[in-house]
Amino acid sequence: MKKKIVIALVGNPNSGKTSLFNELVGSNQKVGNWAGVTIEKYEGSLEYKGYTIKVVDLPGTYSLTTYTPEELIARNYITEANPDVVVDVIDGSNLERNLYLTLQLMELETNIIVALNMYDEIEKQNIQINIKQLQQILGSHVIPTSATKNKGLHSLLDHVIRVYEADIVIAKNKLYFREEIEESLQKIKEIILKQPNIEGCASWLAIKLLENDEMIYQKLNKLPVWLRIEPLLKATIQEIELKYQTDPEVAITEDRNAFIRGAMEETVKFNRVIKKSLTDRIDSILINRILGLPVFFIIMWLVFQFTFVMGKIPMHWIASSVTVFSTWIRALLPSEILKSIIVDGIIAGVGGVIIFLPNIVLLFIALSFLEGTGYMARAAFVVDKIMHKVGLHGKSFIPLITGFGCSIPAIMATRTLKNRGDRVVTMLIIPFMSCGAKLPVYILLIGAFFPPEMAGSILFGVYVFGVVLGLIMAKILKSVMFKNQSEPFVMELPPYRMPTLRYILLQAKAKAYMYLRKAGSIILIASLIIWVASNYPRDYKSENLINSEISKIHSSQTLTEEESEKIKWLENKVLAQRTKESFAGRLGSMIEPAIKPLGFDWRIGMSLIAGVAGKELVVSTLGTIFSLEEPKGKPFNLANLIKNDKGFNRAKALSLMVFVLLYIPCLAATAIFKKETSWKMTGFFAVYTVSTAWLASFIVYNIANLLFT
Ligand code: BGO
Repeated sequence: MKKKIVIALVGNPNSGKTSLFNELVGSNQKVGNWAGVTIEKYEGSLEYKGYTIKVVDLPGTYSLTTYTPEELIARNYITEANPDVVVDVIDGSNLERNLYLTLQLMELETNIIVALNMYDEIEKQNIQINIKQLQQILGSHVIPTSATKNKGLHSLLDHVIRVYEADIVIAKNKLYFREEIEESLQKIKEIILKQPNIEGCASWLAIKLLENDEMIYQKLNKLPVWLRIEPLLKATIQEIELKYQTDPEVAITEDRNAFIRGAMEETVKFNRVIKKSLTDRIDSILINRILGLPVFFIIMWLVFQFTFVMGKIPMHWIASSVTVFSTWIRALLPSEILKSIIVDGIIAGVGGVIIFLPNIVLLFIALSFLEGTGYMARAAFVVDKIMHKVGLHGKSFIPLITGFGCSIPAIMATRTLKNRGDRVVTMLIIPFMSCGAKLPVYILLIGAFFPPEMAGSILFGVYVFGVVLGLIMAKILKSVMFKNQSEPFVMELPPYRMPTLRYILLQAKAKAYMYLRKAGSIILIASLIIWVASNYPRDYKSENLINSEISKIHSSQTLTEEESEKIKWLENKVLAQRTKESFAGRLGSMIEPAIKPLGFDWRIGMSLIAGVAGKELVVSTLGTIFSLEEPKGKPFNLANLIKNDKGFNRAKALSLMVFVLLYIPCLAATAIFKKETSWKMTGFFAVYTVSTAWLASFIVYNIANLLFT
């Protein structure tokens, strides 16, 4: 008995389907009508290498929606008759337009083979297509054919047999839609998969529901499970409308087109002049092989200039208000201890963090703007080549750039990476992409030790340092721990558009709210704990002795200059002794030997320990400790205190910035890392980030010492 294979030819009108069909089956064909419509149905068969291959020529269609009878016939045949292999015939000289249908076939997760037809035309027009790469991007075999010249047909049939026999498999690729759609698709898919009475590819059904497909809607809305699906659909429609001012159907189409644009850029070279759209013209600069990278760096540098320069004015207002407020509170409160808790503990801790709110908001405004315009996707495309050099690809860039905002969504965004090695390596280097919470530390230290005209560039430098080190680590990790091959991905290129002000402000508002909530909760509590830890236990006996000495000097009628100096010295002695003897002081002193080579004393050590809970705590802890050391009555300004402190200088400031940039991210991000990986990997994560931070700070500190002293 000969084995029988059923193949369906599907493709755009004029892609050469009929020609291919005729070449394959010759006269052995019959014409009928598709049930219920007057559209002709062509079927035929051929014998090849011991197989009987039945070929069904489906009507030409551009899409698998249900707007035309041709689309409906093609789609129903593929989903209901389940042919063994679907041959997608595409006009290679019109690749971009034809790929839209190919993507929809990929979504159906059937066995497809792409017949890259009109190959003679491709050669004639000198269009160069990297077939191997296209094959990997589409996750299906791509066979060049020329139907009218009877070329490539044997190869096509050979592949049909091999796919049928599951002799060769290419990892099926998937188009990833934007995050909100992917999340919704995943949830709907999970619900559908649990229903034994629903037939068909669950993820395709989910896509169709989001595309508002009338037929699929009719099929599912009668079932009880609809009660669970409907709220999900409504929520996604709302979310997409709010964020992108469009509906999921349009968003899905845009994402498919973005994928195709990316695939074209990566696989096709035209040697003829083609009419360029505005997007093409902008792209010719932004993703240009030579200009792309410098333009990317200039744009990023501008982002940091914007964050620093524009942020300075409101930051100054908030800082002055905090100072005025703390002076006022100090004068108002009766007891010394209450004054200290509120002013040195709460205001110094929480206020020290709140003053950086404008910078955080501005950074997010800039990043949301770039994302909304479609530039971020271009940036990913531009860095793709560099990423390949370190064993990753441009797809990792989006999680990495998200890391500039916050490591938590960044770690979660790595889910779009299919390959485990790529995913883990990307997660491991995310902490080096400096998150928003570290910004206050840099701004404080840069403001205190570097002139204003250098500030933006130093800030940019810190970020670049993190990125470069991240890439080096990726290369090392990839070649030591994950030697396997990366899988191909398409860098989607969505159309350029002007994001609405509403969208940008909504994003910024959400981030500002999150930051303030953190300041009002975890930072407030931590500031109080640090205040207690830096004040107790006290050596009351010795403090009383010094205090009585101060009172004695005060009792003389007029104070000489020498006596005033002595009082100041004695006051400082009490404060310094108190903090040093406190729990915080002792813990800081305990780790001091380990961090001394980096230029850090116990106060920095203490703030770095606190920073594990959240990086803003580095600043608030320094605020609390320095404020306690400061003789009472002076208005509080942390930048000035640090600047005038003997334990600080430029080299130490740089070393501290590098350490904060690289050492273990906050507890919440580490917990998410654990959730996505394992305890073992999380242990490695902690050790490797802290050791990298130590080593890098050590090197930076010593070089800076040579340069600045
Ligand atoms: C006309 N190479 C080239 N160069 N042309 C091809 C190939 C190929 O590999 N395959 C198909 N064609 P259909 P659908 C035509 O009819 O099979 C040509 O809709 C013409 N007709 O010859 O019909 C094919 O079934 C007058 O061209 O496609 C046909 O998918 C002048 O592509 C066209 C020039 O093929 C569409 C061409 C009166």
